Amino acid sequence: SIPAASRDLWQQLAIKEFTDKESFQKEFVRHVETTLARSMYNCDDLAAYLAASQSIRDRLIVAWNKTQQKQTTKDQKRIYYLSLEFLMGRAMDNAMLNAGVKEITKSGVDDLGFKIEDLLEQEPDAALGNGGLGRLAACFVDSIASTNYPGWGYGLRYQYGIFKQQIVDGYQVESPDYWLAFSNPWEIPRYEIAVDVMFYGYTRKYTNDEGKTVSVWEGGEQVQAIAYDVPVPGYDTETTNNLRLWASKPTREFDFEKFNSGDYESSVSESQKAETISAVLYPNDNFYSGKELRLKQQYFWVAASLNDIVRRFKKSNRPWSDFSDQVAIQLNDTHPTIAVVELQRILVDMEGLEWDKAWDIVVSTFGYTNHTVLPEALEKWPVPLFGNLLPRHLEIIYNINLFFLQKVEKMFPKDRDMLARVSIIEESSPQQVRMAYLAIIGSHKVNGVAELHSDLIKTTIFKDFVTIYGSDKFMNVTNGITPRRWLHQANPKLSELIASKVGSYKFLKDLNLLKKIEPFAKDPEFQKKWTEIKRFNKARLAAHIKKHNGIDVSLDALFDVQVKRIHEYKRQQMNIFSVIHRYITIKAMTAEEKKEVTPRVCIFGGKSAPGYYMAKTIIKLVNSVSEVVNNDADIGDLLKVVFIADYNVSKAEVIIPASDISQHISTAGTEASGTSNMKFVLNGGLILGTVDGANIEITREVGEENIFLFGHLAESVDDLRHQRRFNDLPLNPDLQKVLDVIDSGVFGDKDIYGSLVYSVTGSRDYYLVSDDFQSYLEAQKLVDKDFKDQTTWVSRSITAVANMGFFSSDRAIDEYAESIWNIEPVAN
Ligand code: OX2
Repeated sequence: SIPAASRDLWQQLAIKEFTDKESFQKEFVRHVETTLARSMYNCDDLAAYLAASQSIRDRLIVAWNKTQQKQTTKDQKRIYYLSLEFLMGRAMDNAMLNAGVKEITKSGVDDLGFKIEDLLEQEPDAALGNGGLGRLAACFVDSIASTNYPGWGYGLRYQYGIFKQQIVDGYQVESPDYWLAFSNPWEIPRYEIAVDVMFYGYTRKYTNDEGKTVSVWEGGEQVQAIAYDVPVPGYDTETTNNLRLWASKPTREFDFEKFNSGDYESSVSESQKAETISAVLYPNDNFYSGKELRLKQQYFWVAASLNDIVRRFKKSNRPWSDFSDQVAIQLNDTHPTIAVVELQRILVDMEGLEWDKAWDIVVSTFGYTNHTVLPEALEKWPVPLFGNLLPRHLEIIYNINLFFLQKVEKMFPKDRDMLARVSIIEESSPQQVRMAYLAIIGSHKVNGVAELHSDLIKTTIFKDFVTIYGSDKFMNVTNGITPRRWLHQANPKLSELIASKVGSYKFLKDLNLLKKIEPFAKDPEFQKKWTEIKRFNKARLAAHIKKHNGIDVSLDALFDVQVKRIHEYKRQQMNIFSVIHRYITIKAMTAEEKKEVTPRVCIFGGKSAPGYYMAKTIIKLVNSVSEVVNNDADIGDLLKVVFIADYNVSKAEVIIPASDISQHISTAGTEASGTSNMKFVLNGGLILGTVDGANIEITREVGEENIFLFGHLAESVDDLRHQRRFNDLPLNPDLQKVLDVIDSGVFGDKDIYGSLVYSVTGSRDYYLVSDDFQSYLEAQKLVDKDFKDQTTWVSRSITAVANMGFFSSDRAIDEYAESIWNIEPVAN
């Protein structure tokens, strides 16, 4: 620490944040000329983006330092959000808006010969996530900062984010996303914060000086975790929180011996092995694939994060019994569940606490969020694999399970089946560790992410645990989205129009203020501006489509969008089948009939997991249909089909504000919540959707008349599946027609689509495409009809937006803070 005599000087020298255009420009030029070692003669857009980012980044660091100091002094309880995915997207625009320096920066770079829009385009997305789960984590850290809660995110610093998707001959082709190629101005490497993490080895029991039998974990491989800090600026507040991402490096001892003995090659390959741990994000969404490297990632990240959290706690010199008064840890799905075991290991093995005392601390510290009921997404690690990588953790799990089952046996003395059903260890061959059960047993609260989903987990996959613990342990926190990125940043014109009626931009922090635009829903002047903005956004997307797909789309057409990961349960196959149905219907029309058709642009986007054959086939079909329909002279502007390649956060920011209708059409009971549904409505698009996930709550908020719902309800899904399994049910006739067209080879060799067609036929139709097809087509018809009456349509759009306040992630975070984390905001 600095001697008292020098502190005054330090204080005088404290960095001043830029406050006007001139001071920004000085910083900018300084970064061009020194940080980047360039000059005005070789400063391209990339260099200008880097220099502008570094200038803004410096500002964030100043605010970050102040926040960390303040939070340390106040010494309040903190929330640590553990997520294997943070789908942050781009940082620069968000940082400017949150810090309130966009105008300064814009005109600052303008004077110097650059366009801010061009600079923003230089930034690669931080795409450290697959889909909704990772983007939710990104919205949550934004909200935690914006609402001044003391909280950190902990994740992995993947060198490769989600793969880039190209479309070649209609097929998805993946290439690596090396997002760090040109350095990343938004991270601060903390080489001094390094944690050793161990794998493999064995455990040994011995008797310590006090005569107690204790276990130690010895031997095995060691790697180092290095911290990289990403500042997370809150909106309209100085609070700038931290997202700490860990990268793996070989430990110094790691290769020294081999290197020393002249075995250079294997010393290098060993060190490369260490770096592999954080190298790449697993590209599966809602799917578990039990790879050892994935478990290594999970433990590596959890061990480093807990080490950090415990170290910070120990600095306060409080007793361990205070731990959960200072620390809340949220498990974003089961991916970090090993943290439950790791904390118990630290407390018992390293800190010498009694098992029961330690376990009380563990349970009161953790909360677990479940995001899916899909069986193929639930993590279950084979015991042999687990025990080999983490031998001591497996022992601890056996103990946790033993004590838990003893408790259950006391409660239900004669129920043997119950014990087998709720055991953390599944008695299969090989045995498996059920991570969700471990997460429930190790947490004080378990939550689902929308009302229906939270009800479903209580009555299906976690039913027995409700019997055991009572229903208070289980709750709902409906997901939310940050209005800063998903309204203000993505749709600045709409945000401005709303502000003109609300009276300020305060709605960006108190989204319920949107209500104030409801009285203008039928106001012709307001409607006109509303429509112009939608058209502007449609033109922006049309330009993107023209540039990347070479397709001309009419701005008068209804823009119908389905963008999300490609998955059978999300039913993009049903959407493209209905497009084919539309195509054959139009083709059979007379010229007179065609005049009545509402022109449509059907826009698809999304990545398939690389090994997901059926999803890849759906992408191929969409592209083949696009090829045929767009080049059919009979069709013209009445129907266009577009597949936007490489859907990601920054593309979402362009696509979402341009939609008239977006589709959220999962089989009822399969989509836990969905979050893009909220983004689309917030931007004035209406939903065509099933009675699933957050669609239900959106309907309640915006009113039934402002959403197009169809399809069977979740409660009938089991029955319908049962009927399908045991009866040879006929296909829906319209669907049959569509499948016949595919079979006829119009969209290329029918064999390509054989398995896709088969998957919706008879007893195979697990996602009930055939059962919902009729009501889907009817809902589509209603959309076509209603779109013709633009005055009513626009008033529905305004009314819907006015009632979206509930879906702010600030509200979701307040609920977590109050009912799970028990934390308070830090006063400014
Ligand atoms: C997703 C869910 O599929 C989606 O419905 C939800 O909105 C999102 O998480 C955020 O809660 N992997 N991704 C998800 O769940 C899992 C598992």
